[in-house]
Amino acid sequence: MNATLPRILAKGHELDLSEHTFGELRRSDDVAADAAALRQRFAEDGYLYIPGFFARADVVEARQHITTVLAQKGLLDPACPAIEGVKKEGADLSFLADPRPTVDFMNSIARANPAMQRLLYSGKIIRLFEGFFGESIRHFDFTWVRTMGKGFGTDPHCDNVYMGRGSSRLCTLWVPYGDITYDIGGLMLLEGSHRQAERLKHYLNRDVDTYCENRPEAKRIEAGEIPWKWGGVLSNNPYTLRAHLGGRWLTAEYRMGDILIFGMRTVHASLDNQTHFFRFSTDTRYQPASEPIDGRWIGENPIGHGLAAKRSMIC
Ligand SMILES: O=C(O)CCC(=O)C(=O)O
Ligand SMILES: [Fe+2]
Repeated sequence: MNATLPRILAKGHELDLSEHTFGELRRSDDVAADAAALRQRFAEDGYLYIPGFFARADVVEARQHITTVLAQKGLLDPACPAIEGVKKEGADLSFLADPRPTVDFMNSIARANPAMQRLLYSGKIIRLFEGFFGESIRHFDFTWVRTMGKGFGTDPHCDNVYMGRGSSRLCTLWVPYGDITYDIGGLMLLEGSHRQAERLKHYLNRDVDTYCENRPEAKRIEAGEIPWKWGGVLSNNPYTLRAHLGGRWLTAEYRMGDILIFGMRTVHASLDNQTHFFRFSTDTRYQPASEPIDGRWIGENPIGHGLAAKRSMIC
């Protein structure tokens, strides 16, 4: 099967598509209605991939809002219908390279988008997580909306280093707002990486908002000049990372309605976007209500990775 795939790139590196290094995510739609089976599958795989979980029309409605915002910002090709999400030639996305404005932009798209709020924070998905955790649940108030133009995908990382100050059972929900072929570039997970916590413990114990007060960069962080010295990336080369840790990179050609759930210690990244279409997705977080929650991502205007999130230590 892998012989028929196109060139797949991540961070500019062509992935090895042979069967022992690359594959498709295992589907869990067969067990989606059975909480015990979902828990078992999650423990085995470190993720749950449930195609067709949401009604496609509901996802399209949320997409419509994203494309309207991008069109208003002049980022879409005016010759194509906005809903197609075609990036305007030469559109300046440099504001998305700086983590602070990007973070504000992401959440603002979600807050003004009732269809997205309904999809992510009510109804079916809440019931799924209640069943999965076996108790009432809580979600972060912050929504990460990704608007990825042509270029590199997200570096390999685990989410724990960005949101690890609360429950260790926290889960990420990744939702595509478009049909994402491999060349548009969706999320990929490293198979078996949730079982590598011992090997990755030095990485997993870090927190991007903790800094060394006795190092030269401290003053710049405290003055808000730079957001951090270390941005949480595990490796900037998905090809060599896989060779080092083993397992296959697993992904899919996602369709609107699909969902992917994974834990804080599962290594993931995204494929490069080789097209002129934007790739839209959200990532949101859910946990048992009874457990502590990471205060950076809660409230009307979460502090995120801002100054109020910083913690100093002597290194
Ligand atoms: O969509 C992406 O490129 C990255 C998403 C991600 O890191 C996440 O869902 O935790
Ligand atoms: Fe992530």
